[in-house]
Amino acid sequence: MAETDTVLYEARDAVAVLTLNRPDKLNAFNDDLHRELRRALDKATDDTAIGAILLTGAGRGFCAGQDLSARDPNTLTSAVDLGATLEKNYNPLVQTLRSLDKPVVCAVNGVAAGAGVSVALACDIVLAAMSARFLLPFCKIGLVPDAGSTWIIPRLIGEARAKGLALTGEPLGAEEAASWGLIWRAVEDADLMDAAFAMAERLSKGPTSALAMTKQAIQQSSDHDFAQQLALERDMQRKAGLSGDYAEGVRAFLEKRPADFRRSKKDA
Ligand code: LHQ
Repeated sequence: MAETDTVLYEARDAVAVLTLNRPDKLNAFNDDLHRELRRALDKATDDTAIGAILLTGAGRGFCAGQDLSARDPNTLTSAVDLGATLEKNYNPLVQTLRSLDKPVVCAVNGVAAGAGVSVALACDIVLAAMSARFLLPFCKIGLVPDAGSTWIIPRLIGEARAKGLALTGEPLGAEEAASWGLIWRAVEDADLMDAAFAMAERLSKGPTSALAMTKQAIQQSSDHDFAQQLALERDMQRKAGLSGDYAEGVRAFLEKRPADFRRSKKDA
């Protein structure tokens, strides 16, 4: 395992496992963590042997959002521009996760709070341990939800539930999060990493380009009318239909065997 300080990077088969690694702070973000996560995501993106990314946290938490210990008003000599922090770090991070052309699985191993929720929900498939909770505690510190959470959360669970979470800061358990449609699935704590890795491994063996277009099509749908979405699907399908993965998929179906998309990539 190649170890950096605040993010661990491990290539396991075709899956890059990225672990936020500030467990004493429940993996709260500081500048180092942002920088190393950016670097790790770039590395996984550039490595053609990697087909999927799995993001998780070390210790008992997934991510407690922004590290507030460096923001103590008693010791700060001048106000910090939080908009600039978002612009520099969080906004590019969630944009990267959503635009990445490899699937990103998130294993929420414990509490996700504040921007930690945004980071988890910017991933494509989110699994959470039964004991994990999601909270938007911004209202407790006089801030507004950020890093895309006011965009994505109402789209996933509707305005009533989004407002309930954001205006109260109350924790939402993993099972309820799954039943509300905030995440894909809640699994037993002991099974989380195996289940998340199995999901990432499965996706890593999939038709990468088709999966990337599928993710984009679904993400763009809420900004499109029906006709625009039909046009987008047509264009994407045109491209997919010319791919080696499609040829392999159809061949495998006709030969009554599982498709081997790694083979079609080698042939490409
Ligand atoms: C922490 C943190 C933390 C430092 C736990 N920082 N140490 C973006 C852009 C710019 C600026 C502002 O914000 C944003 C977005 C944001 O994310 S703002 C929201 C920031 N996050 C929070 O407000 C969450 C603060 N944390 C909590 O409310 C609790 O820690 C939760 C509910 C997450 C977990 O509670 P517990 O399970 O009871 O754990 P704990 O509170 O005992 O925390 C364990 C340790 O982690 C503790 O340190 P200690 O030395 O006492 O053991 C905490 O101080 C530390 N920690 N979150 N965000």
